[in-house]
Amino acid sequence: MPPTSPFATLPKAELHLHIEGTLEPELALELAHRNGVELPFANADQLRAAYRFENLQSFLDLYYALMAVLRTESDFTELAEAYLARAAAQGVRHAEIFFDPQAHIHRGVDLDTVVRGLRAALSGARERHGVSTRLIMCFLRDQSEQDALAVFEAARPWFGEAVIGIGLDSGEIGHPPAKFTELFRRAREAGLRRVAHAGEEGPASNITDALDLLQVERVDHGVRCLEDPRLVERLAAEQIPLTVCPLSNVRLRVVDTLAQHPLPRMLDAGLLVTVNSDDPAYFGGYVADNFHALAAEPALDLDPETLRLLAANSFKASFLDEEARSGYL
Ligand code: ES4
Ligand code: ZN
Repeated sequence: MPPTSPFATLPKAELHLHIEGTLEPELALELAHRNGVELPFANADQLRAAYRFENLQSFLDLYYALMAVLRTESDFTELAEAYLARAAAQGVRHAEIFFDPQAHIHRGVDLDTVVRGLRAALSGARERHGVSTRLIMCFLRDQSEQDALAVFEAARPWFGEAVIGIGLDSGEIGHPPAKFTELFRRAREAGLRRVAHAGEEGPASNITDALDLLQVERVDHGVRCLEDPRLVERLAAEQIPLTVCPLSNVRLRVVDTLAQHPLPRMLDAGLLVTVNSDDPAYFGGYVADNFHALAAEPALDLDPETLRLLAANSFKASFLDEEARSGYL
């Protein structure tokens, strides 16, 4: 995206952003050095060259491996601070940020280190960057529900104030929503907001099941909903937001090319679509870069008004209360 791009200043909310996916190669190498973690990459260019993915799993393998450099509270603060500065420069006014507690706990970094570190950056984000923030704790669907429940219980002290919701991410194939009904029941009971990745690599039925079995309020990705016309009707009628991530879909080969991205068809079907960056350090762009790429692809035929609508949708689809939301629109 050129620095003069109109999308850099278009106000938007980012609703699908994994904070671990904002780890840029330069920061990864710096943290590796500081923490004495050995990485099989000598420099940032070598690391960037590894960012060629066959599918979701080949990305996740690198994503989890690189997390090894995140060890201390201040590592997480630096990571989030770097994201917030970039987000502000991309026109982000509000960010509902995912993090993966299990991916850290499983390698010996405790939950409080992660949340305290992230919070240190987020607490001043409004003043320093003009970005309001929330945290959404994601659970790894390729791990057991029992493991998720133990982490959920350990996180209770953070609920409400720091952590406003839960999500479901990681490898979708073979790990359907039905595996996590108890987790989402407890989240509902605790008054937490609920989202889940569904219909990214997995079938449209995962979207239906996330709605029916997990009672999610928003669907992450959801691009495969178009394979089920009845589901599309329901998503449109109920105006369930979908957090679409175009550059992610191209890099992870969910779609062959950006020109073939289903976003215009989703809009035509009356769906509440938003544009997001997912793991921007890995997928070649932050959220304004995603807007810019969409606008620059003639085959998608998105006019300026539609791009403004997509940005307005992001506030509508957020978990901000009515009053806060109207302040952004
Ligand atoms: C993810 Cl793109 C994507 N899909 C599923 N899980 C994820 N975790 C981080 N990025
Ligand atoms: Zn994601």
